[in-house]
Formats: sequence, C-alpha cells, structure tokens
Amino acid sequence: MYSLDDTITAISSPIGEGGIGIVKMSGPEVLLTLQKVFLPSRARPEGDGPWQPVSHHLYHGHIVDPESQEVVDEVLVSYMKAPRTYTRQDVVEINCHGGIVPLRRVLELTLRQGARLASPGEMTLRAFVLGRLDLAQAEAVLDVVRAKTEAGLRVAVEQLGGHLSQEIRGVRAQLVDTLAYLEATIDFTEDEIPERDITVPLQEAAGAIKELLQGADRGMIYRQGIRAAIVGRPNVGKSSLLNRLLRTARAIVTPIPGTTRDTLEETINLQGIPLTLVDTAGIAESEDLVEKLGIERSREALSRADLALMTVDVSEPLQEADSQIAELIGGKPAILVANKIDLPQLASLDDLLPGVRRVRVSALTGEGLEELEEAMVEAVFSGKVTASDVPLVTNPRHKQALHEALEHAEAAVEASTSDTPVDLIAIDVTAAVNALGEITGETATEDLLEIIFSEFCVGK
Ligand SMILES: Nc1nc2c(ncn2[C@@H]2O[C@H](COP(=O)(O)OP(=O)(O)OP(=O)(O)O)[C@@H](O)[C@H]2O)c(=O)[nH]1
Ligand SMILES: [Mg+2]
Repeated sequence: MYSLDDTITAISSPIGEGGIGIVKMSGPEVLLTLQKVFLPSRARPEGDGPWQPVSHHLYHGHIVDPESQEVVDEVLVSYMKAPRTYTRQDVVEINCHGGIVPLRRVLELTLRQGARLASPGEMTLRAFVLGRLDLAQAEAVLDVVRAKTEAGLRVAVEQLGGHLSQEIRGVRAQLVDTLAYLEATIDFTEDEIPERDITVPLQEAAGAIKELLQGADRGMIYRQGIRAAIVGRPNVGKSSLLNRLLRTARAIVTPIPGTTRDTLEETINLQGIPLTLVDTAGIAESEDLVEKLGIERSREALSRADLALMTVDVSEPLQEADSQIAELIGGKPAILVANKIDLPQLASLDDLLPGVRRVRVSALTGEGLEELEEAMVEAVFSGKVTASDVPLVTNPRHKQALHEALEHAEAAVEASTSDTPVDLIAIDVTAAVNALGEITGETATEDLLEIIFSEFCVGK
C-alpha cells in the first residue's frame, strides 16, 4: 500500500499567508531534486560537479525553474541526511516566502523533477515504518498539532516522548514472557521445564493495564474536550451567559424572547479542558417556522452535548416549559443555572431537576460565574482535579485496546487458578499481547494504519 523508496514532497506549512512556508521532501532523491531547482548564493568557485550541501546546514539562495531559468523565490534550504531526520530518510526543507503562489510553484517544480505528492501523514508514516516512532508516538504527533489547551499539549508531548509506549511495552514484555513459558510447557514434558507460577505475573500485568485505564476518561477529555449546551426557555439569559463565559459579546442579546434562532458555538479553555459552549434557541411552543427549526436544533444540540447547562430565570415563577426542558435533559449530566439573581426572586426551584447541582448567577453582573466554571470542571471530571495528575491514555483507540487486553489478561488469571488446559490460557495471553501491540504498532494491521494516518494533514 505504502511505498518507501520513492521521494515524496508536500507543502508542510498551513495554507494561507505567512512569514514563511515550507516545502518538505523525503526520500532517496531529495538531494538530486534540490540540486536541480536550487541556485545557492555562494556557489563553489571551482564549479565542477553539482553543488554539495553539508548535512543539517542552512543555505541561502534561489529556487529557479530549470526549464525557463525563471527565479521563483528567494529561499533558505536545508538538506538533512538520513538517519538523523524526521522520517529517517534523507529530508530536504525549502523555506519559501509564505504565500500560496510561491509555495505552489516550488511544490510544482519538485513534482516536475520526479518527486511524488505525499499523502496525508505519509512523512510520519515513514518515521513509523522506519522505526523512529512507534504508533502511539506517531498518533501523538497529531495530538500535539491539534492540542487545544496547554494541558492537552502537555499530555500529547508526554506521549510523543514515548511515556505511554514504555509502559505498554513493559506490560507486554511481561505477558510475552509468561506466554513463552506456557508454550514451552505445551511443547515439552514437565521434567524438562522447571515449574513456575503464572498467576502472579498475569495479575501484575492485569493490574498495570487497569491503572493505565483509570485515567483514560480524563485523558480523553484533555484531548478532545467536551460540549456543553446552554438550554432553557426563551429570554432566561442563555446568550448573556454564553457571552459572560466567553468574555466577549459573541451572541446577540435582547429583551425580546426568541432572539437566538440558531445554535451558535464557541470553544473556551476551562482549566485546561477545551470546552465547547453551545448557545441554543429558547425551547418553547412556537408557530414561527424559523423559530421552530431553531428549537429542533436546540434539541439536537442537547442530545449531542456531554453536559447541559439548564438555565432558568429566577425573577419569574417557573413555567411549564421549564419542567418540559428538564424532562428533555433526562439523565444527562447537568447543572441548573439559576440566572438573574440581581432581580427580586420569584421562582422556587425545589422540584426542578432534583439531585442536580444548582449555581446561582447573574449573567448581567457576573456574580456566581466563577462558581459556575468550577461546577463545570467538577461535573466533567466528577470530582476535583489537580494539575499534576496527568493521565497517560488520551486516545479512544488506545482505551479500546487496553480494555481488550484487560479482558483477556483477567480471563487468563482466572484460568490459571483453575485446572484449565494450558493451551487455552495461552490463547487469552496471546490476545492480550496482541491488543497491547496494537497500541504501539507491533501488531497493527495495514487497515488500521491507513485509518490512523489518513487523519493527518498533508506534509506531516
Ligand atoms: N437583570 C438581569 N437581566 C438579565 C440577566 N441575564 C440576561 N438578562 C436579560 O434578559 C434578556 C434576555 O437575555 P438573553 O441572553 O437574550 O436571553 P436568551 O435566553 O438568550 O433568550 P432567547 O435567545 O430569546 O432564547 C436580555 O434583556 C438580558 O439583558 C441577568 O442576570 N439579570
Ligand atoms: Mg439567546
């Protein structure tokens, strides 16, 4: 599916205007390609043979179309000889001016010299196949690029450094060791193999997997963030609340019920968690077609959200609509936001959403907003968090594989304490070993690799 022996090229910087933009190439012919299109400012005086750069040095010069001799851009280039490179192959980077036109022209020139356009993630794929990164680390590259908060970045950088992989390899090695013993007892007679306890090492492995899984949900929150839908009947102050939490006047606020007609979302950084807030149209009976459609979207937003911020106006008695919205929320994690506490209070909230945490706020004055933010963090993590306990597992794929590994490891522990035939225990241990190998890539199938790397951007 993927070849490694041709030379690939791509624009590695984001598309758009910038100070610089980078065309990156990897493969056996990068130097040859560069020599054809690059005119160094300081050519060797003798001038015999092609220009030879020193590896890992930066050179100033111009990219020149070899056919028309036209100067395309003034650039800085570097040639990095394998293996100390991102892909473990020879790599060339051309730092152009960061406009889309020069970048495209330089890319085209490299293509015309025989390089192939890299597919998304292909540079990182090569780094993986050639052993510079394992699969979990390669995935971390993507997480670093996409990190939405500093906490998310910290977790991703840990993983890129191989922290998770190390843990996984440790557990896997222990299981492989037990497996080797089990297979030996199948192949040889008892007096050829010294007897050995397998329950304890299997238990230890299962325990270590469990530990990794424990922080997984929290880890995924740092990576993916959560969605909170602000719901409530018209005019209770949902948009005002959104604006307060965003600290900008993002949504239109008016005293007229039915102001917000469509859902609107923005992401904030809530103590390291990327929190997407969704403002919705007030839910009420309506004859207006646009309003009706908006309300339909509100329901959808609610069902897609991880957390509901049910907003009520405490300056008015509760209405039928408030109870109906509470019903819509059902068992979803929620916070009851009692808004407009700066006004005389007429609502009794006792029967609304029993058991759900309530926070009294004024979106107008800002009172209670800090408490609301605290409440959101606690609701997300179902408890307090400290900055130090950074989880290792942040990726749903890894979580899934760990679950599978745990299931089989536990089954093996169970079997090892009964008189289950050894070859049946070996089947479970093998399955656990393979599941762990999927995380680091030892046992990943080509399909899985394709899915993972297709998520990358081109040039990474
Ligand atoms: N006194 C007071 N007024 C508020 C407060 N929050 C919102 N309001 C006012 O209530 C009115 C409605 O606010 P919005 O934020 O537009 O309410 P909404 O829930 O988004 O309304 P719809 O979009 O129509 O569903 C506006 O006049 C706000 O200024 C508050 O805490 N105190
Ligand atoms: Mg609104």
